[in-house]
Amino acid sequence: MSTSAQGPTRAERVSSMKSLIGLASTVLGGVLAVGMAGAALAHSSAPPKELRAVVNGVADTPQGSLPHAFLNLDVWPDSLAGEHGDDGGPHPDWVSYGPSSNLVLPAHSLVTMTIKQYDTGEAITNPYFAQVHGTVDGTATVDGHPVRAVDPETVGHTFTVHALITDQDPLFVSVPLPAVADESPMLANGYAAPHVITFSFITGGAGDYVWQCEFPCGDGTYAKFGGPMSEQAYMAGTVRVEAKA
Ligand SMILES: [Cu+2]
Repeated sequence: MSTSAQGPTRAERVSSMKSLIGLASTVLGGVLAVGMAGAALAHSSAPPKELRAVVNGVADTPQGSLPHAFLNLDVWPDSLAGEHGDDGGPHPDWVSYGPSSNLVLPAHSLVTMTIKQYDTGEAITNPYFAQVHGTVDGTATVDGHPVRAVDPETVGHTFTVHALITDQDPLFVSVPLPAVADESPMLANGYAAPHVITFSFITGGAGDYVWQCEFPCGDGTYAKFGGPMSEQAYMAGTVRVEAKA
């Protein structure tokens, strides 16, 4: 969908995003800025196909009755199962999210996400990201069990949405995705049985956000925040919250 009819062109948005990134680097520094810069740089190439949450009914929430939207994602130890094609595209061995990293959510809605996590893992660098943040009741479910955190020693990836410094409604959601055990048997699809993680959060008004895995699972550059960690369609992407047309 073209956004040009609705406001600034994509080039203008990329350029304003770049100045925001400059500000963010100065203020925040370090790892957070590297992650955000990765997502912003990925903006400059054609964005992956949109993956839109599907509204199905309404839900009772702490903010009253809201449309209830659903979105499913997978996380794989390679890039062979998602949007990069059967040959895995330019980096078949890179860890990846799919089926797309370009997410669209409805504004002022309860969003329930289900993530199937197929990858192994290890100890997370920052235990803050082994905790659940920003969900409706501060919990997520892992294989059906409610949790507020997972073992920081065995994390596969995280799904972490954050806002840049703008006047948009804030949105911060971070959910740890526990690692599949190293010795798990492979299923017919070539992957071990995944952990299934679900969580729900409430969106505010329309806005553009970024998401990022906060487990440094990339290549050796930038303390493992390089490679797949800094490219959209692997361990980073965008979240657009859309008002009803
Ligand atoms: Cu990751």
